Amino acid sequence: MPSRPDTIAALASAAGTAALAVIRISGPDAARLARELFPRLPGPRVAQHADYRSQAGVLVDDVVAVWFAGPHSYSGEDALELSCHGNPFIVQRILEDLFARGCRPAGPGEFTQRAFLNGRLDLSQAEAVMDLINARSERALAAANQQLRGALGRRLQDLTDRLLGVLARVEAYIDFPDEDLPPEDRTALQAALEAISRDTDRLLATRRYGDLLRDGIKTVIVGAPNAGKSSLLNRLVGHERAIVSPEPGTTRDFIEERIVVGPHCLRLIDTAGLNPSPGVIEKLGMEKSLERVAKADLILLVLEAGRPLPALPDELTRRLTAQKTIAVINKTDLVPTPSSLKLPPGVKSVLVSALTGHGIENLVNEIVVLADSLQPNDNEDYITINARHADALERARSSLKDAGEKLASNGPAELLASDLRGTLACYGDIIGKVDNERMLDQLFANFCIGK
Ligand SMILES: Nc1nc2c(ncn2[C@@H]2O[C@H](COP(=O)(O)OP(=O)(O)OP(=O)(O)O)[C@@H](O)[C@H]2O)c(=O)[nH]1
Ligand SMILES: [Mg+2]
Repeated sequence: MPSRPDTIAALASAAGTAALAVIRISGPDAARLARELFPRLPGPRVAQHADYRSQAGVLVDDVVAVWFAGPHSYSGEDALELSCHGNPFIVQRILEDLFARGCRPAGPGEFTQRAFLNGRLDLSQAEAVMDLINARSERALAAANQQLRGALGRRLQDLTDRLLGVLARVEAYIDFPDEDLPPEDRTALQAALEAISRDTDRLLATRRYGDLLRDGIKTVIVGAPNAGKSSLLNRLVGHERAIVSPEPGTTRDFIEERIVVGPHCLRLIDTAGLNPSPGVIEKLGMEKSLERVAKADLILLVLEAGRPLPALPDELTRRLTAQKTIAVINKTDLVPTPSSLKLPPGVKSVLVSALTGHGIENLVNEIVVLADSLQPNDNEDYITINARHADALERARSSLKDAGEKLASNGPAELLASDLRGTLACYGDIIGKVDNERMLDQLFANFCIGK
């Protein structure tokens, strides 16, 4: 028999002083605690203004209490939510009192883990809760909301159903080892498997975009010393984040700042200027700049208006493709109509002045166009997988490939069925038909306490 779970309690809102703080309690003792603390508490999901008194009868705060009867709660268990004044001392007093009354502190993500274990969410939805909490752009929010509402789960259910159809037909032959699959059946099954593989690949292709949504689009500002790279970063960030000076070689290390442009979140990275004949320290800075460029999703190449195209390292020039580069012609307050430069094919240029702000809106629009193009075309519902999903889908791909080969060579139906079952298990891992406790603990360890 499964053991009775503990009743857990934690602060669910951010630590620190605020107008309000929310304390969450979940587990089998929540009903008793609700009665003990607030004898006049109305029915479930009705807010009640009440005094919180400690076990010793001392008034701690006036709170708003809401009682949720399991399974109609976030965790699926009986639960109580208290909004108290947002004073860390009050929160500590209430939590200590709850622990004295038999609760224990919740671990990271434990409320969501219980929601998953009680069947309120599949695993991909549980992960989406963290994505939702961490979303810093409109797109990241849309993707997290879709996943929380089960979009990825539904795609996997569809793949699972189709694969079960194939498996059923293969299994029908296992009982007749002397009979081969008729060629017309084999062709139909092969086509079905190929379609499933293609759709698995399409899901896998959303991995990179998923990383961009979760981490921000790495946008590296590069160019010759003194071109105005740090001034541009400051202009885009909206405050004096990086040191700017008339002396070339001011920025030695890279500086990173997150900004939101349109629906996207960018990780904007300012780098050391690329000097064709650098000093020792400058050279180290330049190496770091090139390392950043190698990992960039977008590149803002800052050039000085009225100056010829500077000599740039081959390593950079190679990466200046039209898909990821914008040439930012800066200092147009000094040279308003600079002669055109011979840029790499297809690379767009935008005239700006980081000093006055002129042209920055245009630049932002161009950044949004390039950032939009990073999203896979057929991904209207913003499905984006994470590293864990990708690992399971890679394994699914590999056993689908084995199954396809066995089908093509008319291999034994048992072995074919076993590959198909292996694939089903990989799809199951994503939505959480998992019995691997360690994996679950690891996954929920990344959550915040109180969620
Ligand atoms: N007139 C004018 N001056 C600018 C503009 N942008 C930057 N500057 C000036 O150019 C100089 C260099 O600016 P920075 O932003 O430090 O240039 P950087 O590219 O970061 O330089 P390094 O870090 O040394 O490679 C400073 O004196 C800035 O005030 C601009 O749009 N117009
Ligand atoms: Mg600089």
